[in-house]
Amino acid sequence: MSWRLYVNKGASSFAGVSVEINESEFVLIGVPFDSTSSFRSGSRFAPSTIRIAAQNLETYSFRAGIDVEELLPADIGDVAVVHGDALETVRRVERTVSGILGEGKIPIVLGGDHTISIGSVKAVSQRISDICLLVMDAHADLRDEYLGYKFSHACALRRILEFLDADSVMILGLRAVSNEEKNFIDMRRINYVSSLDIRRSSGIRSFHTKIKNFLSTCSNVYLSLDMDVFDPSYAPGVQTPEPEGLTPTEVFDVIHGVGSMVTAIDIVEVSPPYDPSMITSMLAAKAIIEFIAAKSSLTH
Ligand SMILES: [Mn+2]
Repeated sequence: MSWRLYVNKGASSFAGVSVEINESEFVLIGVPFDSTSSFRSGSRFAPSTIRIAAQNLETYSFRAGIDVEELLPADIGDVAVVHGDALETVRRVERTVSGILGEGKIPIVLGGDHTISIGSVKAVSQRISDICLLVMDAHADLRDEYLGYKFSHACALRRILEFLDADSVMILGLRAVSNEEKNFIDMRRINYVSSLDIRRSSGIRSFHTKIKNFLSTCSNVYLSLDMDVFDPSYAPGVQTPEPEGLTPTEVFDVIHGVGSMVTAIDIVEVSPPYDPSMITSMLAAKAIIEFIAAKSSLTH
């Protein structure tokens, strides 16, 4: 299969299980790329660390009331990234994710920098109609360029908005923007709920109502989970930590709330060199298990 041209089978697999592509609804792919990281780079190590972390978690979800042990993804390995060449890496991610979708599978993409989402969202937007993008991120990633570069994790959503309507995007847990980004958000009327909104004025119930109203305009969801949406006390091992974030309970409740509509997911920005206790990788692995449970549960 030509789309597998850029896929390298790794030494380990998610949760240590070996599942063939025809045996699961989900296909997991790693993208060990962190060349555009501006601070605590190291997310090139995240796919392999999250795979190992998953091996040490139970697979029963109390939210969904099901065990996902038999539903774990086929882990086909990592995209052969080109360090220092974000554009070519994004192109390879796009081709790989498009191939996974072509097999009728749900891609679970493990970054890597948030830059890699440009490729996977593009593939999904071309293959699946009526798609909304839900980004859980402390940052807006809406700079036109960062340090003279347009393909940067600080510009990921800005590049995505060059092929996706601003109406079909919502950012959750936002709390760190530049003046340029805030002006862009206001000008393009990008939907967002800040972490302060969730904590204070509108509260958690109104938070879920806002997501529900937003999603009433689409039938499919791409969920992009930047691990820095969590509070750094839960997820210290990320490339750019930002105080005052969300709790695991809040994030997993969102994953379960929207899970049945999700046709692709990415989990990005974990930086294992800054995560000596492995708790951030454990949290990322748990998010994947909860996503599989949410998507597979008959109650949704
Ligand atoms: Mn971020």
